[in-house]
Amino acid sequence: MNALTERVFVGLGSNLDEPLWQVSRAFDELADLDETRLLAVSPCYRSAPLGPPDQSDYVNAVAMLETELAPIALLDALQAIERNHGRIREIHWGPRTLDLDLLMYGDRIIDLPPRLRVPHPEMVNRAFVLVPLHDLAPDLNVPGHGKLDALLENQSREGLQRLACL
Ligand code: ROI
Repeated sequence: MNALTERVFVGLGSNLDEPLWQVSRAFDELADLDETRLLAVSPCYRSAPLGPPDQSDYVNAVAMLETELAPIALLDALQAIERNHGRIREIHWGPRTLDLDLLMYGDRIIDLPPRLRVPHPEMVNRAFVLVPLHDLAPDLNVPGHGKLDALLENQSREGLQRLACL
C-alpha cells in the first residue's frame, strides 16, 4: 500500500439465507479485493428491521479497509460482491441477502448522483451502523456530521443485540 490509500468503512447487512454466513463470507470477499486491505471487522449485531416489519431481523456489521481504489471503482467492487450473494433488485426497504454500503471514504464528502453519496446519507440515523462503527473507531469524525460519540447519543440501542460473527 502506498501513500495514496484511504481508510474506508463499509456497512454490511443481511436478513436472508443464513445472514451470519452471508456476512462472514462477505468479510472474506472484502479481504480479497484488489488494491485493498481489510484492516478490521466489528462484532456482528442482530437488529430489528428498519422498514416494513414483516421481515426477519438483520445481521449488521462494519468493516474497516484501506484501499487505493477510487470511490466508484470500490463501489463497483462492492456491488459485484452483492451480486455474488444472489442479490437482485428487490422491494424498496425489503429483505436482502447482502447489502454493502460505502459509509465513509477517508474524510471526503462525495456527491455523485445517482450512484454514490459519502458519507452514506442514512448512516447517522441508524444505530445498526453507528454502534459497530464505534466499536472499530470510537474517535471517528463523520464529515459534515461531527463526532461519532455525539451522533450515538441520539440513538436508541433498542432492537440491537451483539452476536459472535462466524
Ligand atoms: N434494517 C436493519 N435492521 N438493518 C439493515 O441493514 C437494513 N437495511 C435496509 C433496510 C431495509 C432499510 N432495513 C434494515 O436496507
